[in-house]
Amino acid sequence: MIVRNIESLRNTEKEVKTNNWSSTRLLLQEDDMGFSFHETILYPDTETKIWYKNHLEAVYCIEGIGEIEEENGIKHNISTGTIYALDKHDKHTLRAFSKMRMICVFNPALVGPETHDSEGVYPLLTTGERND
Ligand code: 9YT
Repeated sequence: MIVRNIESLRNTEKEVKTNNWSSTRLLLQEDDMGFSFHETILYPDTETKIWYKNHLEAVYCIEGIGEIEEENGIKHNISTGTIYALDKHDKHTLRAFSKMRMICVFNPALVGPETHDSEGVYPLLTTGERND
């Protein structure tokens, strides 16, 4: 059994910070669960273009308001209780209108240090690799 508290992961290599968001990775590939599990904080008044072409991601909002825009221009409001699932590796733009707290699950699991490339993509890393 794995039991850990997010506070023990803050300011470690398991907390990845960018200009628009920070992501604390509570479960990673090394935990052998078949997925990774993160808490992502989106900073207010940010816009992030994302394309997880190598991963499936589900995102559950537990705080804040924002929107997700599909590649075809369709927009969906996001507020506490909203889940979205990128089941088609959908390219999207995420806008945070306030601080947002999101629970994110990735399949395949992230290794740990992944951060977006210029297209908003995470590479498929193996243990020990980095892309920053
Ligand atoms: C919602 C979203 O995809 N934000 C980018 C960070 C990502 N969720 C992560 O690595 O936790």
